Amino acid sequence: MTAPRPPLDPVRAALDHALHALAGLGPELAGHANRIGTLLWSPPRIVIVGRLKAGKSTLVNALIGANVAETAALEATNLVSVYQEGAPARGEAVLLDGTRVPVPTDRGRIGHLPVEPHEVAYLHRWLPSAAIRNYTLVDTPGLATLTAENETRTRRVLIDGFEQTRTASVDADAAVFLFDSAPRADEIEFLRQLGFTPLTTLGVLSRADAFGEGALGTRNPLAHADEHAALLASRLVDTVMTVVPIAGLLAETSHTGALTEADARALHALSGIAPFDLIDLLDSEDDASVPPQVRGRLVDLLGEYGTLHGREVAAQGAAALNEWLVTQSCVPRLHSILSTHLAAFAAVKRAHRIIGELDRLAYSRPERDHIRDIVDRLRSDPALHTVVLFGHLEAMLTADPTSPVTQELRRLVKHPTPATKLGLSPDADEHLIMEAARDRLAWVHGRSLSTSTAAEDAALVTLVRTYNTMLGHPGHR
Ligand SMILES: Nc1nc2c(ncn2[C@@H]2O[C@H](COP(=O)(O)OP(=O)(O)OP(=O)(O)O)[C@@H](O)[C@H]2O)c(=O)[nH]1
Ligand SMILES: [Mg+2]
Repeated sequence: MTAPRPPLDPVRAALDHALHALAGLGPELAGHANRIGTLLWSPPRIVIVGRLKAGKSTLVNALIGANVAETAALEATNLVSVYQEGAPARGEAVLLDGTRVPVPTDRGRIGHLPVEPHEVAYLHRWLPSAAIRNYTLVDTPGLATLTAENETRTRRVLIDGFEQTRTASVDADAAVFLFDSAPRADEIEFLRQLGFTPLTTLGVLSRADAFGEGALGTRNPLAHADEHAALLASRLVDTVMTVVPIAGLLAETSHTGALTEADARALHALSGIAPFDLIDLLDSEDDASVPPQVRGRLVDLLGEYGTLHGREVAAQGAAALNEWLVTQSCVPRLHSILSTHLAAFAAVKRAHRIIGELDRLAYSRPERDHIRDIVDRLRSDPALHTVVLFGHLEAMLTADPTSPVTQELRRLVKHPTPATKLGLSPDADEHLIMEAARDRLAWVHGRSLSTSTAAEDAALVTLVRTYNTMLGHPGHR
């Protein structure tokens, strides 16, 4: 049974129409149309990448709302895992040659692997969780020179053409990039190789509850992390859309229902102990009113910050404590960015990939003229104009990221209305919009006289169409 389809937006409608036209060209092409249709109808895939132990799997558990990914101080995630909504809960290992082997699962966790880990490209998991209805999440082994083998696994399935064929690629549409301090140059280079634009990459400053001097510092670590995230966002403007601070551990605890009334009572029983004494007590095996193993559980669930600062609210019980953890974790903000901006740009990227698939067919199939007609119609459809601009943006980010044309494309793709696309305020009047569009058109014509790359040449042809359309010059579209 197929899942109910989301309402048809104009981009999907146009692509769906094109796929029907493709299917009409014969049974073999109908097979291709079906394959490409799966791309069109499945939710975007968001990959979580970052340094070893940055807190990736913890965040994945928090977003899914269940403890499904291993997280540990010592144990590293060593296989790429795709988490997709679906019932019943089950798992498959996708091998390097594309074959799939069922993998037993036990209460959400992967059981014994029936194959050698080195044969596995990634694990594909289905979970009946509405939290991942709108996007599929991909957890990856951390990037670090220490574990070259794990890093190779991440690169192999994410980077098109890295060692493997496309069969074993997870085809991610957007990335959440985790770092717990400033990202290293090699991490930024890795992201660049993944081919994501800043519009499809969200930065996360993880472990915000332990940021700076941590729980005992003079500054509140969450407020400090928030400030630092804003600084990083401006520094990484060519890499990420923005940076949000996240306390994944607090989110994991609050979103997976791990907290009990007994935990809240034990936490509240620690009230009245001075902060430094409390941290000493948490580190010790001393017997006290709250026994060591219970203290250990509290630290595992709440970290030092949560244990120290959650004691007062714990007096109101587990539900109030849980609510407090949700707010402190900042995950609601992440949720909203994921399901709005990131999902929207991921959908644009996906649409662009579908056009790419059709282009490839036009090269390889004898029906090339018919397929070319279908693709040309798509490219000139106003509903797909942002998708076309996005394709130019991707090409320009590779060819000449610092060109003003790249900036121009980024602004046009990012903003929703003619006024904001032109860099004007959202309430700019028609007259201002027309004037700005004329200016931009003149600039594009001027720029066309001295272009430096083929990618820029192609982009400028589209930009002429963009601004002529805004100006209502139908003959020039
Ligand atoms: N205090 C605190 N600890 C965290 C946070 N997120 C994760 N941790 C802890 O950091 C350790 C590593 O977390 P993981 O989620 O396994 O990290 P990872 O990035 O998946 O690690 P690899 O898969 O090995 O690269 C665990 O002990 C987590 O409990 C956080 O927001 N705050
Ligand atoms: Mg992990």
